Amino acid sequence: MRIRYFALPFAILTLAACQSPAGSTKSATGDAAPMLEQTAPSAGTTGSTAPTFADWRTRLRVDALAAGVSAATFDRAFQNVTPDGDILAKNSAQPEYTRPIWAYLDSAVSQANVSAGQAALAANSQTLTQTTRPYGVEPKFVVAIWGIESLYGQNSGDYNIIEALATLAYGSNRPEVFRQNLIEALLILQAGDIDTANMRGSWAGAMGQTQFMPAAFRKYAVDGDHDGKRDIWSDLPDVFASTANYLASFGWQPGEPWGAEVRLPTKFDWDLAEIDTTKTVQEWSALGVRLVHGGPLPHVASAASIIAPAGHRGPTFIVFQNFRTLLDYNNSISYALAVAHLADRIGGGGDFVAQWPRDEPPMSLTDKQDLQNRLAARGYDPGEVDGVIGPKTRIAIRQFQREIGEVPDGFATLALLNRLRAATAS
Ligand SMILES: [Ca+2]
Repeated sequence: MRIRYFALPFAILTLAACQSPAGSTKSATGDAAPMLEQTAPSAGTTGSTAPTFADWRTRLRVDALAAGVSAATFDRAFQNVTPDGDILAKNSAQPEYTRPIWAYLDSAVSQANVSAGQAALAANSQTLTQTTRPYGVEPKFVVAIWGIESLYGQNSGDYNIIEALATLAYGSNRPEVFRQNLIEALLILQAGDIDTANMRGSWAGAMGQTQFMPAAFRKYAVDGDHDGKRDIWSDLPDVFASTANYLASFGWQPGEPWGAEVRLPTKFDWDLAEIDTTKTVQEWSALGVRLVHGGPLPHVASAASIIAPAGHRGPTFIVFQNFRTLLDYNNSISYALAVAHLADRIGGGGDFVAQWPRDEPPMSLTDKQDLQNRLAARGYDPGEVDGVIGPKTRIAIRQFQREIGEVPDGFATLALLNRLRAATAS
C-alpha cells in the first residue's frame, strides 16, 4: 500500500495497550497489527561498516542544509541528541499476540472515551464549527480522531521528535522514511512553527494532538487561529483545522455517512466482502444487502464496500468514501471503524447490533504463520508468510473454507487452523 507519513498510533498504543493497527506510515496491507518491521540495528553493532552516530549526523547535516535548514537550526536541534535504545527496542518489538478488533474497539470506544468526547465537543463547539466548516467535515469526526490520537490532547507523547527520528533514521532497519521525516521536522523548526523543546510526540515521530508525522505536517497542517504558527501541540483551532484539512485532502465527502451496519442475505458471495471491492448502493441493494434492522440502504453517491472484520459471526458493514478517507489517516480497518463508531457514539448513536465473536480464542503470530504455511502446503497462495492476514491470505482461507464446506468469510480462526492441521497431517 501507500506510504502515508502519518499517525503512528501512539495514542492507540496507550488506549488499547499493544494493539497496533496498520499505520499509514507503514507498508503493510493486512488489518492485523502490522508492526514496524523487525529491526536489525545497523548501529551499535561491532565489526560492521555502520557509521558512528557523529559521522552519520555529519552527513545528515550536509543534506539538511542543502534542503534549506540553516546551520544554526540544525545545531540547536541536535544539541544533546543521542540515539535512544528504548526507542529501537520498541521499534523492533513484535508481540506474539495482538488484540482482536472487538478488544481494540472496547478500549478505543469505551464509555469513558465517549463521554469525554461529548464533553470535548460541547466545550469546543464554536471553535470546532468555525475551523471544520471550510472543509465540510462534521465536528464529531474531528473530535473522534482527536480522541483516538491523543485522548483529546491529554496524551500526545513526550518524546523529543528530533531525537526519536534521529534514533530511527540512524539505527532502525527502515531508515529512509524516518530520515526524510527528520529533515521535514528540521524544516518545521526552520519555519518557526514550533521550537525544539516543544516539538514533542510519540517515540515513532508522530507529533502533537493530531499525531502528524513531520511530512504530513508540512503538507496538511493549518494555522486555524491565524497567529502565524501551525501549532498542533497547543492551539486547538490548529489541531481541528489540520485534522479536517487532512480529511478533505483525502477525499472526504461532506454530508455523507461513513457507513452503516448491515444484514447480508443468506446466499451472499463472501468474496465480495473486501474493502477494495466496490459497488453502488443500488447494486448492493439488488444483491439483498439491507440495514441491520432490515431497512433499505441509505442513498449515498460514493462507491460502497462490504466489510466483515470478524467474519460471518461478527457485525458486517457497508462503508463509503469517508470510511476510505479514515483509512488514509491510518490504514487499519480497526482504526477506521473505531473513529467512525466513536464519532457516532459521541453524536448519540448506539452500539452495534450484532455481537462480536468474543469466544474466538486468540491466534498468536506463530499460529497465523502456521496457517499461512499450511495453506501454501495445501496448494493455496496466502502470499508472504508474515503472520499478517491480508487480502491474499483471506483468498486462500476462503478457498480452504469452501473445500471443507464452511462459510467462506476469509476470517482466520484457531478452529480453521486445526482443520488445516488435520488435513495437512493426513
Ligand atoms: Ca496557530
